[in-house]
Amino acid sequence: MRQRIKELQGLKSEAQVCICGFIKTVRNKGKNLKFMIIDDGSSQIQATCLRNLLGEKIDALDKISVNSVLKISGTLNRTDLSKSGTEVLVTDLEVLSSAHTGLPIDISEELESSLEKRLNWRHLDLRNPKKKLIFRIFSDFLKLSREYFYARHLTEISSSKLMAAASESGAQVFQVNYFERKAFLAQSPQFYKQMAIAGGFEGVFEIGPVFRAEPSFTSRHTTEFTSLDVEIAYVETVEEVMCFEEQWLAFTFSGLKELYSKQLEELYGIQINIPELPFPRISMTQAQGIVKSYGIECLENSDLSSDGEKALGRYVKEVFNSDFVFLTDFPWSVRPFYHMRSENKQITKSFDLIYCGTEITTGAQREHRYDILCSQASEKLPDLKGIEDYLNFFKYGCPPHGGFGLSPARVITCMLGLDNIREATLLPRDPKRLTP
Ligand code: AMO
Repeated sequence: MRQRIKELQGLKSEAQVCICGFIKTVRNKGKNLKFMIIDDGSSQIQATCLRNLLGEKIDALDKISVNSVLKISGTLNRTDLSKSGTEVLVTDLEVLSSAHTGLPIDISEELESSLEKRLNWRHLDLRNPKKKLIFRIFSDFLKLSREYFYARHLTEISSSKLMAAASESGAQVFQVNYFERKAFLAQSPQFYKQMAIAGGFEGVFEIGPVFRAEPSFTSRHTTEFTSLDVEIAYVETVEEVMCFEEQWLAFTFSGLKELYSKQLEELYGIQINIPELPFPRISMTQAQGIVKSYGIECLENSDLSSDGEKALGRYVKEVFNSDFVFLTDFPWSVRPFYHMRSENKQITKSFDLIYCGTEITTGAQREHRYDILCSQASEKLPDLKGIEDYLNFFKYGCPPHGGFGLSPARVITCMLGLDNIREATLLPRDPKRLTP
């Protein structure tokens, strides 16, 4: 049976082992001795091939190219001659997959191909440990999040991504043929996470794909992304939602720091900053003043531009030494109809979360009172036909609730200081890219 290379470290010298993996390098020391580095994704180890142990099978290595995949049996040997202090003395080998030579991109850590080219050859790009690390961190961010949410009695849901009407705004929706009629790809699980609250769950979360037909070519937008959505019942203030989010993020960041400190230092030369709580809270009105003081244009009753977000990020770093800031009290004019309004009807009980100058979250307390919700919807939408089902969720009783949506890829992009969200998206989709 195959053993993971990482687990060989715990075995005694002389143990009989069987490993599989890619050949990273081959050093040919003549007809009777060859060294290889084998990588199975868990770790790497030196495989030492001697003619007196392997017989004629050693000759197969004359023709083998790096990136081929081997199955190797042998004896574990502690030795100062290998970097890790351990090698496998090979007694048998089988070529499981023979690689062509002349890779279309350079996957060594020294030379970098362009992002476009690397994305065209994503599977090869991922063989670079630096790139692989991004997705390991992404995966553990989701794992830690699930752990946190389950411990707080949230139920994980999987809502449909095919809808009869747009879930957020009509402009950004992808239309698809659905038998005799049209359907739309979900821009967010917004309506369905609220439906689950109306269904009586204490809280729900969903981690799944969402689709945005935005023709934007920025370094932080893609047309499909994994969204992490949370909705919690019996929330009476928007402050409760922000507290939930900041505590969850502090938990995941310290978990990631514990798991990845060493590798992040080695491969990226960075450390994860565990955020101090509470994050600063700045109202939109205050933020506009701050942003203007950095010489950046800011229109009243509108959202911050991406330069505005960057300026705010700089401000909170300088003044509060914080990477995070909650931007609160958004004007009603720039928020969707389902956000709850404050006593001052021009302001909503909503927020964005900015991390290192980039928006990673939108959240709010929701309007759960049927009559008020219908009247808010009438103010914003030309007619209520497309959202009848949604409005019905609130007709027969619904707890007060609030929640947020976050882009994990944006979090990881900012955490690692990557310069494009596509680096942290396994298979990015944008107006020009539908492959691989
Ligand atoms: P919003 O539309 O702001 O809110 O989306 C939530 C978060 O998702 C990220 N995001 C994107 N990431 C990559 N590419 C895109 N094109 C893109 N668009 C948005 C941002 C944003 O903060 N229903 C609400 C959430 C809620 O209120 O619960 C919603 O979807 O980081």
